[in-house]
Formats: sequence, C-alpha cells, structure tokens
Amino acid sequence: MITLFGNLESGNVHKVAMLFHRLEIPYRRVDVAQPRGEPRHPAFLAVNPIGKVPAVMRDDGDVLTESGAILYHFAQGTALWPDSLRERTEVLRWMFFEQYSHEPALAVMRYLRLFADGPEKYKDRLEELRPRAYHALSVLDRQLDQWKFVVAAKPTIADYALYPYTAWSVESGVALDDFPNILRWLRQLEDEPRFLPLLKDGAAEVVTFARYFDLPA
Ligand SMILES: N[C@@H](CCC(=O)N[C@@H](CS)C(=O)NCC(=O)O)C(=O)O
Repeated sequence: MITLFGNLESGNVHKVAMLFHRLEIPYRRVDVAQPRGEPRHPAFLAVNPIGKVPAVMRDDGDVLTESGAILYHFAQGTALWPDSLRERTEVLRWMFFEQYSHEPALAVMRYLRLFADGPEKYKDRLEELRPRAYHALSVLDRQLDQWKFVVAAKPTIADYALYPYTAWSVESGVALDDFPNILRWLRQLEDEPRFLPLLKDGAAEVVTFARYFDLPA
C-alpha cells in the first residue's frame, strides 16, 4: 500500500490526502509533524532530503515529494489533469502561483499563529505577510469570477492545490468576507464527490513516527 508521510494539520499534506480520497487510492499515513521537528529528523531526511512533508512512498520504494508534483503524478489519466496543452498550462500556472504567491503567505501566517512558540514574537512578520496574503486571495477571487473552478468548468489538481490554505484563511488571520467568489468555490469543491474535509483522516492505517522508523517512543 502507498505510504503518505505527513500530519493532518498540514495543508500541503491535505492536498495529497484529498486527491487519494477522491481517486479511491488506499494509503497508510506515517504521522510526521512539523511542530515536533520530525521533518528534519535524520530518519525522515533519508526519505525526503528536503526535510518537508508531504512525501509519498510507492510500493516499489520510489519516493515522490513536493505536493504539486505528487498531485501531477497521481492525476495522470483522470479528469483532474485536462487533455489540452492550453488547459494543462493553466493548471500549472495556478499551481505555481499557489507555491510562490499564496502558500508562502497564508501557510506561514497560519503556522506562526497556531503552532509557533509565542505568536506575539512574530507580530512584525505577520503584518508583513498580511498584504501578500490579501493580494493572493484577491487574484484568486478575480480568477473565480470568470470560471466555476480555478481553470475550467470542472475541477483540476489546481483546485486541490489551492483548497487547503484558502479554506484555512481565517486561521491565518484573513477573513474571506471580501472574496465572494472564493466562498462560492470552496462550497462547490466541498460538494464534489468523495470530498475529504480538512483535518479528516482518509488513511486506511496510521503509523506513528517512532514505530515506522523504529525509534524509542
Ligand atoms: N513546497 C512544499 C512545501 C512543503 C512544506 O512546507 N511542508 C511543511 C509542512 S506544511 C514542512 O514539512 N515543514 C517542515 C520544515 O520546514 O521543517 C510542498 O508543496 O510539498
């Protein structure tokens, strides 16, 4: 069975879990949590030298990392990866936007507010990131004014890439009231078949970090 390394609180991990759930791909999850520093543990670095989750190990031992690359890999041959070159280019465009302009603001703000030690320490950093998060959401909202889903009338992996940290915007400290198209789009995606809600575990089995890597608990 495929192994997904990561924790439920990570939006980058949730993108992959959402895709596996939608495509009915069974997987076990090894709990690797950033607040416990586990992505930088030597045992995990042997799996993903980048030191970040998600990582996915296939049955043959091959490891895939980077959420966008994992989505791309498993969406091949499904309707979530469109046929035309032009649409594929748009899907990649929005996935790169997510990684460079959206996630680095929203995910970092959420991490500092919820998981970092003493969020007061990060007040300046949070203030610096706020306009970037707001800008990224404004851009996404304008795109969703033209399209039902991010690049088309049907969802693609770009929607899955953008869902978790957009849906968690309030936890990042940015309300979505100014973004009516985003609010509509979130509900639409949630109404899609086999939608996996945030923080819900879709894994067939969960293994602790210590047990998987044979470390003292
Ligand atoms: N570009 C990566 C980002 C992954 C990422 O930042 N993961 C975080 C959790 S959401 C992590 O593992 N951080 C651990 C660390 O930086 O120490 C992806 O999309 O997979």
